[in-house]
Amino acid sequence: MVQPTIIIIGAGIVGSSLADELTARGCTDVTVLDRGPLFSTGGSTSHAPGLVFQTNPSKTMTEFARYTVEKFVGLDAFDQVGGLEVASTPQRWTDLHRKHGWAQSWGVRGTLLDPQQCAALNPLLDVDRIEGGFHTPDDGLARAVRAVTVQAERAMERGARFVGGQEVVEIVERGGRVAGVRTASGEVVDADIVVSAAGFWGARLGEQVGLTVPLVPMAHQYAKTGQVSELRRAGLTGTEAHMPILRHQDHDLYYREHGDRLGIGYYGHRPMPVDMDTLLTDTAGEAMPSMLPFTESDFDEAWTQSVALLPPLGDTKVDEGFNGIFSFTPDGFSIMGEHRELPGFWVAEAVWVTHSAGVAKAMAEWIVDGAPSTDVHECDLYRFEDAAKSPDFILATSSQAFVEVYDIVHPHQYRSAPRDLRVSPFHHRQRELGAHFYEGACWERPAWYAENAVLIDELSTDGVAFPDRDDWSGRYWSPISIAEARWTREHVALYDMTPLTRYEVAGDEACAFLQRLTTNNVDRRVGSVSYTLMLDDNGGVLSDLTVARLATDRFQVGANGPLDLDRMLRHAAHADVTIRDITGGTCCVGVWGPRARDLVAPLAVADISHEAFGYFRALETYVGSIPVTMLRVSYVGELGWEIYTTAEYGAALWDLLFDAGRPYRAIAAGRIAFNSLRMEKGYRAWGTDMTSEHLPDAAGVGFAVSRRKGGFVGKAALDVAPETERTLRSIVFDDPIAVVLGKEPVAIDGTVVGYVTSAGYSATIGRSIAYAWLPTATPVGASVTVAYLDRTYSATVHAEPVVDPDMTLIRR
Ligand code: FAD
Ligand code: THG
Repeated sequence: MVQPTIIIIGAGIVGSSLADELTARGCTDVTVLDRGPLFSTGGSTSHAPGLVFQTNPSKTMTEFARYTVEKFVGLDAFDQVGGLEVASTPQRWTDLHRKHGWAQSWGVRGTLLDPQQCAALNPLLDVDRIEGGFHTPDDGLARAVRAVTVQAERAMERGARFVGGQEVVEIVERGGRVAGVRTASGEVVDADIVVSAAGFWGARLGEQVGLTVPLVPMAHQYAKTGQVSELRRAGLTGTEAHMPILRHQDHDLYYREHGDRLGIGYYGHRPMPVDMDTLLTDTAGEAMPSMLPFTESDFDEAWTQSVALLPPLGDTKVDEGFNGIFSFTPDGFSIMGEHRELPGFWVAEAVWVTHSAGVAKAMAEWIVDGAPSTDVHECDLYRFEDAAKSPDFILATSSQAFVEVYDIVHPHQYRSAPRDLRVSPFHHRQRELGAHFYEGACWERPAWYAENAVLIDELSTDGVAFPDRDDWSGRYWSPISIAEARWTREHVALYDMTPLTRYEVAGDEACAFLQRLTTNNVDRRVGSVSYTLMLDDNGGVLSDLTVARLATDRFQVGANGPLDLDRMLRHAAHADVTIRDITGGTCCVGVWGPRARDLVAPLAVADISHEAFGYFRALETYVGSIPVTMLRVSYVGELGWEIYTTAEYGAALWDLLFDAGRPYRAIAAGRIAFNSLRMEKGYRAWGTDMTSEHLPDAAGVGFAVSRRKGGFVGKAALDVAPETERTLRSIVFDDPIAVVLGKEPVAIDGTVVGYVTSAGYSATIGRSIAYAWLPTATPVGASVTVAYLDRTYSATVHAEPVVDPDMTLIRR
């Protein structure tokens, strides 16, 4: 498609930014339709107060925000008054240190201030109420409607059209592709590509074409005070602001100036999901369908807390307010991507003003170049598990996301509801062993087992250390995990691998399909397992997979989640291959440790000696009477197998292995031990340690790219890729007490040069290990420092892997 005809539904901040980004890339046949009048359309953008705080735990969201600020500053649509977040509790003050760390990691300027310094920036503050603040001078206020207008004007100069008063009522399909839209007036407008940038209306539009867009329109309170005498003295009028935008997150509040009045936004009220049917009926014909009447009583606490923090407000009162609607999603991230079943239909929704231009740029790259240059997996339309696409789940989790918007959320905190949706066949046994469950991808997963507490004493006697943790890193954690990890290296342990996403890829063209889609040579003899990567068109790592060839035309693919299925299905469209998600119908126990062979051999029908069943081999066989697929693969880096069977045999398999393990003192071990062991072994976790922003070599997985095989997706980009400036490295902390949790900034000689991705305490060496993206030239042995909350730890760049570099443990 040389010059596609593109329709964008929605002329809010997202639609307008996208028109600008597309036309800037030479796609000038762009029409933007909006049901409302231009450019105050009545959508969320029309009345957004426009606060932009860039710093976010997500690197991607921070980069989206940074791009938005830079762009809007250039368009004279941004007041760079700075941002100030204050802490009124010790917990928040500690958390602001964590936030300062993210800012450093992602390259946002910011400083921690004492109360007096905060008051110097905002004289309304009661210094006695606060412990300190975090000041970010580059944050500020987007003039959202101006940003819409100037971007639209620029796009129109390049040939785009913007039409108001045009409601899209139908997405037109032809030949399995999008073909255009039908408007309320009955007119059909043809297009090769239709992008839904319809804000909170987007779920409705998606539904029409069989697409679940998991967002919930929610009302959020915004109020303005009357004149504040302190502000009047400053001589501001209209919408002017001079103080930094302010957040008081301990009470779910934020503030901006509107001349001599103060605007107050509140997230502390009950979640107010909006029913679209009712809304559309009630607001038919109204100019501002996204504004609902202010519910005063929901704001009482907001006002009390505001006057407490900002005493000069005592002279005034709430003058006006409204409950404004915008989108919330189950995980707080935006929703971006192309409908797989209706090519040409794209969505960019649940996007804050804060991230709008960054999201639009990534969308334009995706549409025009085939892949965005920023890692968007957190925002990908296809990231959701099946259960997570149910209306109940979407409503419950999005409401929770509203409640938590300003909460201090621990990186290992997991959903408290819905729970017990997906459980492995071993679940009852795990309960009996005192599993401490957490939720991931809707699965119940053991983090550790209370039953293993007894091992702590025994291992302590043998000299194993169990260092105490600080309150923060000690949450969602137990020293039992150290015992489980150590036990795995010394004896043998059973790990529930059921939640590992797996697919059966079969058919005459299955092999050719996987050869084309992934980087390693998978066309090897039956019984081979290959570690291989999926890349995007830029050569960035989209996933790492294990591919087991179980028959000439049948493969079992071990994957990282729903995005991998999406990727495969898109590429399978024209191939003679069937792809089946077998995760739910099967289960898996990982049996790993030096005694793994002793445990399994007596039960196995096959010869599982090293000579007969080598490393990275697969076999369909029996364990006892249970039909199994065994893969000699170990993410924990130990001798052993992943043993798969279908669900009905699961409980029997677990019991059989567990009983056979008694003489070898086999234990069940949990996810924290699992993670620490894989870090010792140098194995990367996709999505955390490496993403599409990284080339295989830089991420340390270049060995999974075959130099000899033919073409595969991403090869052309790899062939011309320059040396990367940063590589993923292992660092080992010097102090045995040091623990970090991920995303902390890493400095050399006092200058931040990179950031931590994941971390774990190594029971083998008695120190924490972390991965960090560091300048490529950093030598092994280099000293670095890592800022963790309000302290700094020293660490040393280590050769990889830290444990078992010679592969003697795993290949025996
Ligand atoms: P919208 O601006 O809603 O645009 C979507 C457009 O699509 C609308 O113009 C609508 O008319 C049009 N449309 C929908 N359906 C159709 C159809 N079928 N046919 C044709 N056109 C259609 N974000 C921040 O970053 N900072 C803040 O401080 C902030 N404060 C907020 C305060 C309030 C009270 C509210 C309500 C929101 C706030 N937000 C803030 C969120 C932000 O406003 C939104 O996330 C953002 O504006 C969404 O932009 P959008 O372009 O996706 O949606
Ligand atoms: N098991 C299976 N599939 C998986 C995972 C798994 N797919 C997703 C994810 N985990 C993939 N990650 C890895 C990372 C490393 C290894 C396996 C899966 C691994 N690497 C060997 C190494 O680096 O030494 C590869 C050696 C080789 O290529 O021969 O084992 O846990 N089924």
